[in-house]
Amino acid sequence: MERAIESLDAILIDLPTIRPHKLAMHTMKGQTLVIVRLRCRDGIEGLGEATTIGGLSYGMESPESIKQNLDTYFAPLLIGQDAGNINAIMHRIERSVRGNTFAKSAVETALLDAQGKRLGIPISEVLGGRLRDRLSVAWTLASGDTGKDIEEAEHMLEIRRHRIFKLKIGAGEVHKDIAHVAAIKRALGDRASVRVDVNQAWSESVAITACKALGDAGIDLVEQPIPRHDPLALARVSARSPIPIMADEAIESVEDAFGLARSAAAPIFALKIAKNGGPRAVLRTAAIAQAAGIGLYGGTMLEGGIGTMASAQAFVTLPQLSWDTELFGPLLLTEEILATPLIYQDFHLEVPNLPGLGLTLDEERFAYFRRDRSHTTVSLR
Ligand code: MUC
Ligand code: MG
Repeated sequence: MERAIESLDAILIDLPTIRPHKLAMHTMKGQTLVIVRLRCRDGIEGLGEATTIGGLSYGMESPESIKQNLDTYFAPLLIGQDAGNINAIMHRIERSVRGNTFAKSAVETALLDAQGKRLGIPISEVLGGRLRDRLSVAWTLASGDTGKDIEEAEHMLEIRRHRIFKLKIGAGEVHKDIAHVAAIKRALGDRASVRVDVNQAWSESVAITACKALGDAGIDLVEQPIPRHDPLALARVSARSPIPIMADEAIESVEDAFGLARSAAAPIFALKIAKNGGPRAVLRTAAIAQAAGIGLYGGTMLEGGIGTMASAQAFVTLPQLSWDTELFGPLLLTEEILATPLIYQDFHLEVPNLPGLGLTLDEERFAYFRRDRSHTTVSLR
């Protein structure tokens, strides 16, 4: 069979970040990308990415466990199968693998990339077609220092890269976090939308009081203020908050999204391909949200260019994305493994109309940054 899958490789790539990125549960000093290379008998290669944040501190899969599971359990299910039948392959995986949505997302992306290349169309077209060619992108201010964050935001506004800012809070005392957020909003005024991500750090009672204070400070949105596991508690916070609440960690599958919609837990959902099992899977969560009148936001797990473009290719097919996106992952990294980096300009990420993901690896740099590298020279850009 021409389109049979010949091999699946999962490679860990360690890259530095431009500065420490401070989240409630973890401070990132680098990022590990898990890159999937799926090769088919017709000579086509599909690329995918299964990147998470902070080892096991954010999600239930670590980069190392994702690689191990791809090597041990996914590869034997894939080899010899028809890469052109994505429904059949994902169904086959679904029958044998519980959870592991990050690994599923990388495989689904690689299959879509291969299919797009084979047909000469972008992934957005494999998914039914796009409604736009670019996406507005938020930036996360997470240096841990109010003055530095304001400087960073001013710079982003000046170079016209971002005008939506997400502030990572929840690690410190609540009143200090609120003062930090209010100072940033005061400095930026109407020039920017300011939102916060608490990454599950508050209790329900703290969240109710804090959301009122954040509303008074002019904040537009509060992301995942309380732990992920209680949709009814999130619904109570949503009902009492003057500003909209967004579910992020609460969605670890399409089924989670359905449960949250049923409980009226939050008026906005963060869409992440890694949390749902791929670009097609995330569109199922989007459909649930749309049917329930829930607003959408294009989220990230701070992937590099491959995972970011895979997300973008899915998001451009959506009729509405009222809260825009945060697809800035590659901009947090100091190094690039793609031959041509993604294009960010005029507050947007461009989503090119090229076959598949439209991306090519820089093989020399890819070899240099892989954790198991065998040689150590590279020309720095
Ligand atoms: C998260 O919780 O949303 C997305 C942007 C960012 O800075 O962190 C991630 C994870
Ligand atoms: Mg979040």
